[in-house]
Amino acid sequence: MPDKIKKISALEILDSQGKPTVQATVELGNGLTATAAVPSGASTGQFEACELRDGDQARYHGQGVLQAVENINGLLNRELKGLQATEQSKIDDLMIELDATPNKNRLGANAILAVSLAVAKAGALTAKLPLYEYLRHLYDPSEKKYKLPVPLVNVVNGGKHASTNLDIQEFWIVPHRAPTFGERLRQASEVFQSLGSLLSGLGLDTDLGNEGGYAPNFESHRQVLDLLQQAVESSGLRLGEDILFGLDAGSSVFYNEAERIYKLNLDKRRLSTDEMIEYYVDLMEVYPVRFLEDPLAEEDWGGWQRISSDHFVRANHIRLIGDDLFVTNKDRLAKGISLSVANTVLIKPNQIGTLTETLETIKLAQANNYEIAVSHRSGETTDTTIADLAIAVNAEYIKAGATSRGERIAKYNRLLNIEEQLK
Ligand code: 2PG
Ligand code: MG
Repeated sequence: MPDKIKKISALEILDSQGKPTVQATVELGNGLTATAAVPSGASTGQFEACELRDGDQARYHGQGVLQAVENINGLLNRELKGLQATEQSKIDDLMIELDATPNKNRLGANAILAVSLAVAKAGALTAKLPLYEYLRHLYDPSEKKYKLPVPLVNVVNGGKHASTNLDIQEFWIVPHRAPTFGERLRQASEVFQSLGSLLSGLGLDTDLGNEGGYAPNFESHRQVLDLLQQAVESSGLRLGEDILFGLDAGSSVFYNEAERIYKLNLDKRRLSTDEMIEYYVDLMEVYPVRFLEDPLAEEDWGGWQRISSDHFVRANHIRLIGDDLFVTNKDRLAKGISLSVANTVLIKPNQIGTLTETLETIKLAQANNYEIAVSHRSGETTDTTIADLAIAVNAEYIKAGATSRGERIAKYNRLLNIEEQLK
């Protein structure tokens, strides 16, 4: 058959932080080729699948990925050659079997995911379908309607994503109301530009953090929200109506497990879980913060249960998003479902390592009425697969950073193109 896999090869390339990452290329018997590159996180959850790094201090300070590349060029090329590119789950299952570890420690989730995504792209070429439509076929061919996601636009970068004094990792503006993706993106971009002018008017730094947001030092976390409020208003948009706010606290980073304390250095606060929840309540009373990602740490299940109570969620109209909490892992999500924790799942394919497992996690989430936010990583490439994935599964949200930096814009521009195609 001409669409059989003829060769799989890999290359060590760089991500947006200048760190090595894995790119894989699948070549088919019919001459078609498809390439995919994987991203990499800075604030990684402790339960994520293994990102294989060489540890050879003589290259890239130990961050090289030549072993992962070799795993593709050698074992995976040998074992997958001759299979049909459209046999996605068979190929993913085989890679899981070849790896034979719970966390993909042997071959590396970076190696496995690069191949998994390149195979999907090759499958789409074979089927002569746009990637989002092909992924829809893999996911749920009975669903015919498409919807464009609302972007959770990270305009101020803190935590591990920038050299600022912000403990909270991400401050989002959410243009949830505009009828088209193009309009949502325009609103976000206008607020982002207004924010830049405001910051420079105050003499604050407007250099960009890892995800394209501004990242100066601030007086407090509240100051950021005050400035966001001004930026929304000076863009002629209505706060709380056109634009909502959201935070990815990335709280596992500032949680001290031994003391069970959340440490907000900027605000000079040391908070218990319940006090941390109160901290969010105080913010939500003043600002339209309607999205909280990882408000509590990845193993603070008791706290997550309290913040996820029906009463709390309804009173605050809040989407609670699990990232480090679930790590796109079906088993962690199943635990969350059984404990009635969170109501939205962040989806990052490289947290789990294959497309098939990613789709399974999304299916479990949707079957249990969780909403879906498909997400980039802080270290990205110009690969735009997550945009197609969001469309394929009718994700409610996409997280792809600020409206700046090429690797972020690539995802937004892909969504603009898909929206145009779907007209
Ligand atoms: C997050 C992500 C992406 P990182 O915490 O949600 O914004 O960051 O890729 O560094 O884990
Ligand atoms: Mg996060």
